[in-house]
Amino acid sequence: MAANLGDIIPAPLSVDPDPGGDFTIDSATVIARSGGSEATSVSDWLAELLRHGTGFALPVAAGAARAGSVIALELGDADSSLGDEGYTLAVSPGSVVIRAAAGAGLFHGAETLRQLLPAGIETAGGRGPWIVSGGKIVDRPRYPWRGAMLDVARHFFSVADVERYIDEIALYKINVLHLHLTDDQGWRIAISGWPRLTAVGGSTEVGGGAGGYYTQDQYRQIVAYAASRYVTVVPEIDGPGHVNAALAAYPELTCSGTAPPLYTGIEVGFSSLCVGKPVTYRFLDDVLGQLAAMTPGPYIAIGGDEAKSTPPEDYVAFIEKAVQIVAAHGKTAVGWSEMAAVPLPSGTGIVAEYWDTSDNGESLRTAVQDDVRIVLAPGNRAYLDQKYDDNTTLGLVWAGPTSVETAYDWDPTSYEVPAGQVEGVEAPLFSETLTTMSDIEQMAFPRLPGIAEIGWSPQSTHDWSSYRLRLAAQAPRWEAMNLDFYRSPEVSWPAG
Ligand code: IFG
Repeated sequence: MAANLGDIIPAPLSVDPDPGGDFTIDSATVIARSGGSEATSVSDWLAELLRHGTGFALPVAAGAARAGSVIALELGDADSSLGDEGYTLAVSPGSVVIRAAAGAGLFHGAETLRQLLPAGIETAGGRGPWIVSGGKIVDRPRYPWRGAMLDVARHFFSVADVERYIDEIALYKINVLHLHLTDDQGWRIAISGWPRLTAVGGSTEVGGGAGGYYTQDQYRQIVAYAASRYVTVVPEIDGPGHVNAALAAYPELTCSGTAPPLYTGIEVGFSSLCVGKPVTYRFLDDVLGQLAAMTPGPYIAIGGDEAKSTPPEDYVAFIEKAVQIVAAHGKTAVGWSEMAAVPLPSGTGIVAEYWDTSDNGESLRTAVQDDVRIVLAPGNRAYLDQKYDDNTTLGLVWAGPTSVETAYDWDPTSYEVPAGQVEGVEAPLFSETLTTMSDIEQMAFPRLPGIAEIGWSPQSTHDWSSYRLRLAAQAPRWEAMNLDFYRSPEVSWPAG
């Protein structure tokens, strides 16, 4: 049955139901689009989704909403206070009108319309009737950065898996995919002039499997797919630690000159680039430069975490140089919060991700310098690689167990960060214990939507007891999508 306007996740800014205003999609319904090429791409995406589910023709026509049964997507003349990602959605018996200032807002409005339709819309030729609850939604995000991090280094995941995850995070208006491309166990992106990074560094993974890597065209494919869902890819090349795969490929990157063996375990902190050698910065410039050239988004992540084998003064020197190299290629550096302890020229404008909740906030306090933007990814709340509970097979334990409620019930303003410096939130999913798309889905769902809601919705909407009911109502959609979510006992899931 159709969802009520108030059932949406993430909760919209404002909802004004009109019980007499339901709209029904039927064989006569048309889709009207106006306002430019992004209206075209979003309406084509929506049309494809709705045709697949309803079996109706749903022709798309240029021009404003006309008489008859119409779903109109209109770019322009929008409420500027809603920004590029916000939108209005008005549902009445004759029309559904989604209006936004930019493509991102139009897409987010379309995702909201998707959630207002019965879950059957997700399967081919689903059974109607296709009723959308009447009323009006005015919506915009609380934070600009609503991220999901996927580790493809510990275990490699195919382009198809990454694209499926992009579709799943976009359901909940996540707009950043932080792709953890390199680590001790694997190097996953081809770099011209450094073929052994993938030939050797991409040849295995945790547990000794075949690993894999993305060609530069495959990486571009992922980035383009993400952009079509208004998700910005932030690629990460972790350093100066977490580099064993690169050292195994190129011994000249070590201080000893001897390449370590490939590593398939899950320890951290044992590897380091050789900070004093010029070749290290030729390597870094080639890698970050080629990545920047393939990444339309403004950010490149340089890691900086757990550099336990890098002398402190070398760590400072490395981070300073890495941030400069990223800037030289026209991008802004993102790193784990340790790297923000390095004094950087003011105006550098880096983004630091707070993650290590085992250090009682020390790394957060040092990170909050004059103009560092903070993304909150607290290990004991937002790390989706933590077990749900002691019975969970998959997952790690260093910051958990993390229940669905624990992952939902936190407030970004409760951390020692000036409210104006909070850029947003992120849900990391490291893959030490994950090998399949089903494993990814088991860990991300149902906890990811809660973090998406923290990043998007007003704090005033934040209430576990009502959220858990809205969360339960997502299950039929996930089942229709064959999304392999964990049926947590914390939620009263509808009968399957
Ligand atoms: N910490 C490490 C990750 C990963 C993680 C698993 C960060 C920034 C624990 N660094 O999280 O490489 O091992 O939860």
